[in-house]
Amino acid sequence: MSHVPARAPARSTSRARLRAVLVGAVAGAAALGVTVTMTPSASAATTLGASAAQSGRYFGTAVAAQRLNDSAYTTILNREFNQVTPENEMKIDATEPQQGVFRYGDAERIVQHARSRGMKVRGHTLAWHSQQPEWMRNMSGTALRNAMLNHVTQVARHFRGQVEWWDVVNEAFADGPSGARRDSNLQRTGNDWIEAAFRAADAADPDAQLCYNDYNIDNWNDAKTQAVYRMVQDFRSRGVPIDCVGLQSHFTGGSNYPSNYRTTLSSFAALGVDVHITELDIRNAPADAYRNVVNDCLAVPRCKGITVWGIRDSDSWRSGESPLLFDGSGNKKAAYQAVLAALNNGGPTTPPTTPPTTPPSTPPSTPPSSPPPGNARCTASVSVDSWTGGFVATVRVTAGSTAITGWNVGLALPAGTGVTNTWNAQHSGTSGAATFRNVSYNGNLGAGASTSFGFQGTGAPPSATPSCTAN
Ligand code: G2I
Repeated sequence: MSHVPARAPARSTSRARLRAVLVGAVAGAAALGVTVTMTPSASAATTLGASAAQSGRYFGTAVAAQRLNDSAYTTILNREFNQVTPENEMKIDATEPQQGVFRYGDAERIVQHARSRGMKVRGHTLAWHSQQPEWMRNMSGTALRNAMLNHVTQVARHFRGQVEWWDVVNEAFADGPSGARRDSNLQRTGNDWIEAAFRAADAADPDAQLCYNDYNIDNWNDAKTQAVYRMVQDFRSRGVPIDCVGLQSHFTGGSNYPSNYRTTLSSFAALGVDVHITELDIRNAPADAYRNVVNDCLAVPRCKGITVWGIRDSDSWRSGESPLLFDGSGNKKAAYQAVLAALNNGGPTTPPTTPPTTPPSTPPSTPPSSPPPGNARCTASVSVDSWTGGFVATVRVTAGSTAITGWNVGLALPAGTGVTNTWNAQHSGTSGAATFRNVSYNGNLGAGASTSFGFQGTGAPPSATPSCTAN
């Protein structure tokens, strides 16, 4: 893989900026010695979503499209939850059943149901070793890498603006003491497949929050947890666009709620990513364990919310273990009451343990010797993920000190390189040079603001600095 250093900061979306401001406020309070504590509200909220919202969090559930016809189900869904994850409908076999043929009907039904009621949507999942359609299961090497990146690109682009968080990559690490990657057809395309998927998702939907999601990464002492932690640390240090880690937290069967769960959440958070509890269910739904999970999330400012993996026990993938908050008749269980009370209590919100990183105090001593190529009212930088025979390039366009109303990026291409697929820009050009123009929604950039577009190509990746010309 050739890696041109990514832009810094890794992701400068509007949501990321808002988050930075909020974290800064909490850190500021810490510096002043102020303890930030949630006090129980005078009138406690009576639903899971409303009680989580008191601390700026969500409480969500997995939703299955076919159950939206069941009014007992939708009554609870609409009353209790303010976030939704399609349980199976956005998986690869559902969205691209034949190569190049995309089907979004069931996923869109859930997205529409959720968004029309103000619920946020988590997309699950763009790249995974499981639930692959047969055509993908039979692929390997460069063809599979390209197919995976195309899938990530098409699906993330399709749902652009509708999905708040994407599980970009799901379950890529092995269980047990090895700390190794899980063997899979995707892993065999090269160790960089995960970061390539994140870069493609970032280019396709620059505003979505991009998560790595896995199970059995709840116990801080587990080799698998440590291995995922090291990957996220590495991605952050190299500017791979990752915003969040999802802990599935299926405390059923072989793994139980670990007493160091809070340490795991806060340790990931200290890397500068948000944490989400994405698929919570607990065998026999003990109220204590559910309460502990909620309190642990509330204690970590970057824990943004909790999603349970189904509404009623009868909706669960493990219905025999009765692991959810509602029984098969839709009655609230003891675990529901424990969760609601914990959310209403708010829990202490402890400031982040690591200080915010400070920018370098001295400016670079020498000014750049030559002006950036183009007309200096905008600049462009490119980062590339390449493999033998192909690449995905992500280009960031940044306005200068005045606002611009359109941009043109020029990029020299090595001989024999072709552009096969472009997103968030219009491509034209001849061999040896490519030009990319803004599309309708990303030409206007305020002073200093940026946007990104991407393209996929065959042959060698570009290595020259792109030029930028503003309108
Ligand atoms: O296995 C539990 C979860 C672990 N983390 C990733 C999640 O995506 C996963 O969810 C489960 C769904 O809850 C099941 O509903 O993923 C399973 C498949 O990997 C889902 O099961 C599938 C069955 O295997 C299919 O036979 C069935 O057609 O559900 C499909 C739709 O009901």
